[in-house]
Amino acid sequence: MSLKLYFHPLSSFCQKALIAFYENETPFAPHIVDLGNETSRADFKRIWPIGKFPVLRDDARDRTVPESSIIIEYLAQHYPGTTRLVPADADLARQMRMRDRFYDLYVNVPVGKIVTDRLRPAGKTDPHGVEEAKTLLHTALGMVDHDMTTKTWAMGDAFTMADCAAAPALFYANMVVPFGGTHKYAAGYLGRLMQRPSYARALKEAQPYLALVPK
Ligand SMILES: N[C@@H](CCC(=O)N[C@@H](CS)C(=O)NCC(=O)O)C(=O)O
Repeated sequence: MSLKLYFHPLSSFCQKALIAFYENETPFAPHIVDLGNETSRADFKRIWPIGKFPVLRDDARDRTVPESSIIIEYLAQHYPGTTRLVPADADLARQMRMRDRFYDLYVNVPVGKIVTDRLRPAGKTDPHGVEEAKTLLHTALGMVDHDMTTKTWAMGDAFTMADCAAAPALFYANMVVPFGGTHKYAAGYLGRLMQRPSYARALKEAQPYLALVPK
């Protein structure tokens, strides 16, 4: 098997990549990185010194591919399947990438800021940064709610990389700031994402670790 994925099942950006693998049943060797373990972290940083996962290693092409979106683009290019995660049409692909960036930068990143602040040592927290993250997340969720009024998936009828980005971002956003009562279209979209077999599988694999998410 030429593909090896360095990841952790709890990580939102790793779940994003896993959805892409599971959508097309692309075979890969899973390698769970335990960032709490010095050896595991040091080994991983030798592969990608930035130390953030997911990272894909493709021995057949001798390529190391970091960044969730780039991994999905790589799979779409070299290991395509029945779910076309990147639209063939260039205009649609650009619109899809915009939504992918939106979910990463304006939903996933602020949720990460809110959650990781809870893990900081006493006296090292960043209340102002957390407030800014909550404001950004609130704005983004309002935009998602409006955008999803009439659509099934982020690009309409076709499931794409933007939905891979949206699923874990919205799942964790809903854990941090439950939005079922305030954003019904965003909540309906999250419900569809959680029922999608690819994300349902990633979520099931994350289940044993979910208690580690700080409240
Ligand atoms: N832009 C990156 C973000 C990856 C990222 O932030 N991953 C987090 C987990 S969700 C991580 O590795 N955190 C560990 C750390 O920062 O030490 C991507 O899309 O893959």
